[in-house]
Amino acid sequence: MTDLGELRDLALVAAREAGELLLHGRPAHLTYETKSTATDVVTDMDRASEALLVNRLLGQRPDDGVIGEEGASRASTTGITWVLDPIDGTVSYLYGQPMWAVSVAAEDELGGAVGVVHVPALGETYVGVRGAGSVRINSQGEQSLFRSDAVALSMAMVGTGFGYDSNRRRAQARVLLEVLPKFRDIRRPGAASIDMCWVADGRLDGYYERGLSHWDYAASSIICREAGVSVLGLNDAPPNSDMIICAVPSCVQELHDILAQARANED
Ligand code: LIP
Repeated sequence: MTDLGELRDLALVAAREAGELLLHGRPAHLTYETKSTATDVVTDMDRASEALLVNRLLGQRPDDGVIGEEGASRASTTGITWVLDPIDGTVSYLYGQPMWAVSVAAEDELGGAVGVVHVPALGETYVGVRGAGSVRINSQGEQSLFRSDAVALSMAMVGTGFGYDSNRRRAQARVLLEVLPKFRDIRRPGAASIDMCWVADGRLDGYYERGLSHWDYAASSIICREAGVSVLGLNDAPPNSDMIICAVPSCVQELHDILAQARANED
């Protein structure tokens, strides 16, 4: 049986090294290419970060599998697969904003085992280990995370994000029109992994987004669940590219139902 503490330590080291590279190794002129649309970009630093993560993780555990946003792909013979987003929030990174993260998850036959979301520009790191809880580490030290507070949806601060495709964005704006009056307010910080960690640590009460990939939420899902935050998809589905919802237990069902209704109205 794999020692989850060992995976945690390795993920933490790798994510911090990638964060150092991204924060201090960023060239004056960042070069990038476009992906799915003209606004969906991959920078040279996304690729450099992914290469560093893969080398670090497989250097230590050569038989593990890897799935990375920028193309890293390798089958596992150990039962452990690393799911990597080398820069979650690439557009924020491109603009020199602080809301981007390195996201590293280890998954096994039971699903998410270890998640690390490192936010270099804020000097904060979130870590979750299945069965062992979640923490936020920053200059104040290490803080355990657990959401047991009861928040009504009408008083909830809810995060969301928007995709890169203009038709998708139009549909997301229509949903926003319906849901916005039902919350305290909405935030769009810019990186799904950070939004979700912020639900775990109380800076948001809920979050939803359509159109994400597994690497966007693999690590933060573990951190959320270990912090008592529900993570789900629509209508009993697990979180997926169609929809991910995460929220404190007191308002997750209502948030789900509003989003399910908004989706039904789209059809
Ligand atoms: C981003 C997400 C963000 C979403 C963007 C994009 P990327 O990930 O974190 O929440 O709104 O469309 O998917 O592309 O920077 O890794």
